[in-house]
Parts: sequence; structure tokens; C-alpha cells
Amino acid sequence: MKKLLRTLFGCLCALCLCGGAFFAACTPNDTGSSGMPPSSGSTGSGSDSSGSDPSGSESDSSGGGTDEPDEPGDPALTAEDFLHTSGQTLVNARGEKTLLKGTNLGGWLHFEGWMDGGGGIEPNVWGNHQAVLDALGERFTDGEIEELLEIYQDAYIAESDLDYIASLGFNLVRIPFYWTEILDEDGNVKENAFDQLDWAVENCRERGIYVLLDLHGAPGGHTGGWVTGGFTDSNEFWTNETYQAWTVKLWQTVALRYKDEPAVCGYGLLNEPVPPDGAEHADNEREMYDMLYEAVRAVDEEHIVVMGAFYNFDQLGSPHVNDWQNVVYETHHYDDADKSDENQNNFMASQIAYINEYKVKWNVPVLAGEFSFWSAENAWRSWLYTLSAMDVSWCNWTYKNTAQDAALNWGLYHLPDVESVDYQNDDFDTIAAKWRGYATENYTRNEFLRAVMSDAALYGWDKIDGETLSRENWEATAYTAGETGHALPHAFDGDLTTFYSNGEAQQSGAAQWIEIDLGGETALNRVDVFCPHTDYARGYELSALVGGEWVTLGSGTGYAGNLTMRFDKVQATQLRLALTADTAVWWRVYEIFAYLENEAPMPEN
Ligand SMILES: [Ca+2]
Ligand SMILES: [Ca+2]
Repeated sequence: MKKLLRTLFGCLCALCLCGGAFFAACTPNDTGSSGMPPSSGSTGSGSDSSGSDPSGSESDSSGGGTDEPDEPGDPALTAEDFLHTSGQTLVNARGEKTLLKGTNLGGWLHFEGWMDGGGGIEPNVWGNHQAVLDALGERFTDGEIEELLEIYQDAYIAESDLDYIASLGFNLVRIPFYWTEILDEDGNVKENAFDQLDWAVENCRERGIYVLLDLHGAPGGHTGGWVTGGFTDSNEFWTNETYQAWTVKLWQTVALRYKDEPAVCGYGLLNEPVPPDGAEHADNEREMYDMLYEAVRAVDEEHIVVMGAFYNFDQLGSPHVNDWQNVVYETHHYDDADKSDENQNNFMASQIAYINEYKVKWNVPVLAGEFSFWSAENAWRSWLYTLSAMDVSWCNWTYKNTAQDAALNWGLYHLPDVESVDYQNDDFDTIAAKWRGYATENYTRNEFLRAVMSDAALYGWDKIDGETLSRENWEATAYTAGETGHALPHAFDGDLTTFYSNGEAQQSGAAQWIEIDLGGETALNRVDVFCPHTDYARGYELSALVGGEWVTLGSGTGYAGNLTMRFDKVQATQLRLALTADTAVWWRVYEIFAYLENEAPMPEN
């Protein structure tokens, strides 16, 4: 990740927020043609931002369309699972749409000192991969350094980590690596170049997890001197033909090795490229991507190639203009200037709109390859659910992190009990012992991120495991404060572009609610409510009439996207969803669904 992004995305925010609600901006040309859960497409064309529906009741539109959920099967990936692009989506060799959801294995094959075992290199307190190599090179032989790195790498990610990743419902790991993982410092392919990558590909394949190979740091540095490229204060890749030739060689070596491998979903050519002087050298950036694209295509015509839409899509240009086939554009999303819920919600919505604009305009699949919304739960959930509904793949930054501020949510594991290496003084055995300590067992599982991300991966609308209950015999009534009820058909018409709005500020005390007569005794264990990022319930309580008695099924603070409420199975005749918090914003509901899910316990803690 890169911290300078705040400036960039500050600009994007201003551009993209003009349309107001992100649903409005999602698929402006697509309303009425798609958008049914559990799959793709438009999530609405409702009007403005909060409280915008003057009628206080409903808006009209039409729509529909269906898609089938993924078929269950053997998790191991086979030739049938080999992915290609198709329009704005990814499909396997059977032609089935595939959405990638997962995490980054940051800090494993590419040190980023502030977040992993590479920290503490002076004068750059953040450390970086090249600095680690250089510091170790002062006192150890190349062979000893390789041995130490392998000790670290073998400890940092183990089979148990991949088991956990699979248990979260993830089917993607993005693997950032520094170029010296493959080549030595003379540009020759190392004997042990594929020790960890082969291991990762094989073990991910068995678990149904795709691997995206991400060249995070290229020879000479390619990220404007930022630590993210592994070589702070150097940006020579762009102008040094030797480094460029090595990078061509690297990608051809990698592509040749994996060209028939279905578990590799793509090659990320360059992470977060920052050519000298930025936009003035956009041609340079396009040339380098094109050079690497052609290098890969010379040995591998089938795999997806991933292009960094960085800082933005326009800097690289469309696949059509560049004459690239079977490519995905990857975006990164951070706004660390203001971590408030309100700002993160707005930022999240602007990024949804921005992704969708180019995805549609260029007819290209997008991967949100890095992002964080800190502790803004609504933004996290709304982001993940909405990307999934849009067929945009996603993986957060990152799986493990040494950051000691839990609220930053930098990792699915964090707050480790580890010791930093003293590169100037520690002997071989001490470094080895410290690096073995970076095994995940010495980290703390991040339950907030686990819940947020696994909910989206396991229970998003693209992943309903069970029966979606028919709403044919339902009769729903909405009650606003002090008024009698009225019907709200647009919250039950299967169309994510039409909605109910209560037309008044939300109140505590359950004085506003939606009641659903289920038309007879009905077994259910889950209710989903889809709301926009603005007008979602700030507090809710879900109750059911069971055997003539009202029982509370769940309550909480609410969030946008699809608010998923799961509970022990009940036989109910009525449901009631009430508001329980005071806020100036209205309440808008696109759809309400109920399900009888199969046994799908959350991953064990
Ligand atoms: Ca290695
Ligand atoms: Ca609707």
C-alpha cells in the first residue's frame, strides 16, 4: 500500500461524489436490465443522497434478471477452473462466472518494514526489502542470507494460514514478491526461485484458492522511491534498460513455469507504478506495461494479465487503446486523512462509482486489489457487498500486519508478540530465531475483520447457501411515526433500483417499522435488507411472531449494502423490522429477503 494515495483519492472523491448516492452512479446506463441478487449489475438508480425522496414513499423503475449461484463442488482447482476475462467478468473454462474474494499475503515475499519482519532499518524507520538485503549483506554471505530468508518465509505463511483463508470463504490470495525472490543480483534465475511460490500455488490449488502473482518491487525500484516498491529512494527501473531486461526475463520465467496452471489466476505486472514526474511520463508507464505484457504473451497466451490502474485508470489508458486482451485492471483504495465513519462512507461510495465508471466504459473486469476502511464497519461491509454485486473482485491489504493499533485493521492477524531483528548486531541464530517468531501463532486474530470479510465472502448475495424464500404471499406494511401503515411493494419487487423511503428522520424507540405477514408459518434463519450507503438504519431490531409471541431475533447498529441478520431457525408468521436510533437521515430500503440457509456455521474462533 501507499500512503500518498490520500491526495489522489481526495481528488477522485471530489469528482465522483457529485452524483450523490453511489447506487445512482453505479450503472447509470444499466438500470432495468440487471441487478437481481444473487449476482450482478446495477444496484440502483434511485435519486440523490440522504433524505432525497420527497414522496416519502416509493420510486418507480423496472428491472429484473437472474443468475445462478456458483455450483458447489470439489474445492481443488482443475483445468476447468482456468480463468479468462469475459466482458466485465471473469469466467472459468466451463463458462461459469467467477468472482475472486480474498486477501494479500503482504510482508511474506516482500518486506515492507512497518508491517512485517523487515522493520527497523536506519535511516528509514519503515525499512524496505532492499535495505534488509543490503544490511544482511554487510555481515553474511549470499548463501546465509538465502537461508535466513527461507526461514522467515517458511514461518510466515504455513498451511494452517491457507486453511484459515479458505475457511473465511476466500478464493483468492494476491502474493506480492520482491524481484530477488526470482532473480539474483546479477539478473540470473535463482535455484530456489520457486520454493515458496510453487508451495503456495500447490497448496492454494488444493484448497480452491486462486493465486495472483504480484511483482511488488521491480529491479532498480519502480515506485517513485516509496517503501512499497521495496527499494526506498530509488526509481531506476523506468530508465535503466538492464533492469527492464531483467524484469522481462523475470516475467517470462514465471509465466513459462505457470502457463498451464489453473490455480494461478493472473500476473500482476507492476504494483503501484510511479514513473518519474508522474503524469508527464504516462507514456513511459504504458510502454513498460506493454513491454511486460508482450513478454508474458510470448510464452503464455492464456493467463489473465493484471494492469495497475494507478494512480488512476486514465494514466494507463484502456485495453482497447493499448491492444491488450484478457486483462484485468487493478485499483487500490485508501483515504487515511480522515478515518471517520462519515468520510469513509463517502470515500467508499466515490470509489465504487469510480470503479464502475471505467469498468463499464472500457468493458473490463476490475479487481480492487488493496484497500482499508480502518474501523468504519459500514464502509467495509457496504464496499465488499457492493463490489461483489457488481462482479468486481476484491482482496484487502493485508493478511498479517505488525501494526499495533487495532483500530487500523491492517491485518486479519495483527498485534503480534514478535521481536524486531537488529540487523547490525544480531548473529545468524538470533535472526533465525526472531524470524521463526513471525509465525501466525504469535499474532492475534482480528475478529472485526474476520467477521466483516467472511460475512461478505460467505454470505453475500452471490453466495446464498440455501433457500431464498418466496415472497409471493407476503403482505408488507410500513409504519412511520404516528401514522397508519401503507404498502411498500418496491421493497419486494426484486429490483435493486426501486425502493421504499420512510421520508422522515429516523427515531429511536421502535416508532417506525416495517411489518411483514409471511402468509403462513414459515421456517427461516436469515433476513437481508439492502440499503444505500446514506439512508441505512442507524439502529435496528428484528422481531418475529412465533407461536403468537413476539420474539427478538437480532438488533444492532445497522450498515449499508446488505444488512445480513442471521439467527437460529424460527417458525414465524410475521416479521417486524424497527428503527432504534435517532438520526437526521431517512431510511431507504431497496429490498428485503428472507432465507432458510443450510447449516453454514461461522469459522471457529
Ligand atoms: Ca524464497
Ligand atoms: Ca426494489
